[in-house]
Amino acid sequence: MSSGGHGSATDRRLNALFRHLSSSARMDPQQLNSIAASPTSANQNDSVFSHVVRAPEDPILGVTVAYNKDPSPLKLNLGVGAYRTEEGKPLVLNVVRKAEQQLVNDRSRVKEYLPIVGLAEFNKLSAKLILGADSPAIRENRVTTVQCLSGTGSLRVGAEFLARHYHQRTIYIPQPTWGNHPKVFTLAGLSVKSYRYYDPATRGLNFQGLLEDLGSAPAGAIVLLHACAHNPTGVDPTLQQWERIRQLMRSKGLLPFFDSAYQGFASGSLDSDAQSVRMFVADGGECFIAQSYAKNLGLYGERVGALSIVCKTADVAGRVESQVKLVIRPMYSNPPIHGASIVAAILRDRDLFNEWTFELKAMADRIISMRQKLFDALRARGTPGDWSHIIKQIGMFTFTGLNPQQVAFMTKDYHIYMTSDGRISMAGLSSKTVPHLADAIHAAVTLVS
Ligand code: PGU
Repeated sequence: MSSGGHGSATDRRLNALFRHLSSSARMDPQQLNSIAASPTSANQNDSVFSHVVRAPEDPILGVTVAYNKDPSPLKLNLGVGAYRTEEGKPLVLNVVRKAEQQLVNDRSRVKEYLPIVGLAEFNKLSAKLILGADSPAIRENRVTTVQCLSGTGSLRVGAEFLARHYHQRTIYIPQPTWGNHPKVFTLAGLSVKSYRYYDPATRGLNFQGLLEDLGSAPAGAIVLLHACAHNPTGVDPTLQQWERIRQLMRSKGLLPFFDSAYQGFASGSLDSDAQSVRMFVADGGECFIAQSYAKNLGLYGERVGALSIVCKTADVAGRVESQVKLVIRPMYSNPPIHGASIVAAILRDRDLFNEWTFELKAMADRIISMRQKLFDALRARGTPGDWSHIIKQIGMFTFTGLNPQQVAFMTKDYHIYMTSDGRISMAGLSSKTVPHLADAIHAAVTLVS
């Protein structure tokens, strides 16, 4: 604004506008328009935001942005981890449609605010789903569960609570991990370090490196663990390895923070995929668990998830919950009602629950069949390299080993979109598109180094 005192034309116009806004005096609309559209009102260079630089697109969600801009009929989006049918279409589970119909038909349902911690029944059933129906921790009332905005929101709320109330502010995350993890934890106020996880040479777990790094972490440090179907590598510890990790972590007082975004997607069984978490809860120790229903119920955009904090006693759990509420209230006040109501309707009803497990298994099986098809297609082409990791890896993704140059080549010449670390979402593939992908990989590894 001009600093030339009260006399300038700009000041007179702004003063008139200010007087109008701050008094009940009536100004005719024409007069108001001429003030607002004044040529001396800020031009582009005067913006108080003119210093703002354009941020890069998100490394995962930005892949979809680029994909959407590509007019090629051949284009294939293997970036985001979102399930597609054999026809390449997003899937709304039948069981979700049924639950939604029930909700719509129930005229007694209202749209009132939920409590800060969300829908009580949803919270109870979510804890049961991840910890097991017979979990002693639930029976002893020492688990607090709060509904959050999907997996990301659950991680963020848990991390903010830890930054405020836990004595150790360092969290160890696997190398590599989901790209959003470091940002979520840093912004919550934790300091992020990594532990060795993946060995590119064997395309498997670097178990020795993992044990060494966690072994030298400071006592009490927080450790992020992917409950199953590790993203992006598709490499999970065996049950024996989990047991070693548990012993080491408990002996050093490290605090486990499980990210469970793929329960049911690794093996097709909800219980098998929860074994790592249940092992840590069975020993009576404390832990955090962030659950997402984005993938296993296909509720991506509904943003349904839960944060469970397993404590030593019911008394501590109650006090912890009271503080988690203070994290949530100024952040988004309380969570949305629709998605959580869908989940509660499915989890509470035996028939709907059973139907869900069938649909979930069908999704997991389709992904596994895509692994075999892609592996066979590369073998048939004689593509150089050992591609057996495609069938060994678990969950939604294959960590191909393709480098960023090869990925860029595949995008440019074959219109195949994937993250630059070489991760492909197997759920985005279909029998029809496997040959195109295999051709692209073959060309990339033979032409681009
Ligand atoms: N944790 C892990 C390990 C994930 O892979 C994801 C989603 C989340 C948490 C968060 O999921 P919510 O949608 O908040 O429940 N990762 C997918 C989806 C795209 C994204 O990056 O958010 C992915 O493609 O990696």
